[in-house]
Amino acid sequence: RSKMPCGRGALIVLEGVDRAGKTTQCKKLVQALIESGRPAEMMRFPDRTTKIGQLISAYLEKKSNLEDHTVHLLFSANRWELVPLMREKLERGISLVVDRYAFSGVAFTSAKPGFSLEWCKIPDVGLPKPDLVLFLQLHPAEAAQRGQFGSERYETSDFQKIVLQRFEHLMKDPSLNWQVIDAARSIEDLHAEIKTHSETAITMAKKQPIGELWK
Ligand code: ADP
Ligand code: 2DT
Repeated sequence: RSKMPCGRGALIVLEGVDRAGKTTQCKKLVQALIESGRPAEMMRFPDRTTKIGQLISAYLEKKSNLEDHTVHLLFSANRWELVPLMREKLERGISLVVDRYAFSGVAFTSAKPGFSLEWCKIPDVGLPKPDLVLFLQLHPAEAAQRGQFGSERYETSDFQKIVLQRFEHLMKDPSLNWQVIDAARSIEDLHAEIKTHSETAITMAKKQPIGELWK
């Protein structure tokens, strides 16, 4: 029996600034895909449930301090440790809807002084390449209306402004299928646009092998 009766699943990543609606949209997308007969599962990075994820979680909660290069490599290792599982699911025809991926990894670390975008990308080179990267674009002032910043590390408006600039740089890469979504609209409007892009990506992915990120 073939591993891929109807072709592989698609790797769909949602990125965007804090409170842009990534988690809300990931959940709605998975539900809608399943309801339309397309197998799908949600994942998120960092995945705080693994041993590496617990180190990252303590760092984000400011319960521990980690050297900046070290934590960057831990975020990358947290993706790599899940690659075998991701490949297995994709090959079984399950599409993966992922809340943050290597783009957050690069955008956040390269927002720190002394970190180049190029250095930050290297540990993630060769990860499964997303078939679609949805960037939920929201002005910082509008994000602020959706609630206060939390108390985790990186949750300050000055830092997030630099993060947004780094995302904008990453989005210029034509080797990736970036789609910028205006996240200031209603949850349902956003969902409809995201679902359309995702269905196209799922159809396209069936016919081609999983790519390698930034390679
Ligand atoms: P993220 O995962 O990007 O940080 P969330 O999905 O957790 O964002 O949403 C952040 C907050 O904004 C939540 O309170 C959520 O209910 C609300 N929200 C999400 N999408 C919208 C939207 N399109 N319009 C208004 N509020 C939204
Ligand atoms: P949330 O769990 O609220 O999404 O916050 N981050 C994330 C990094 O610095 N590097 C990474 O590789 C990833 C995936 C973004 C997680 C915080 O961790 C940041 C916000």
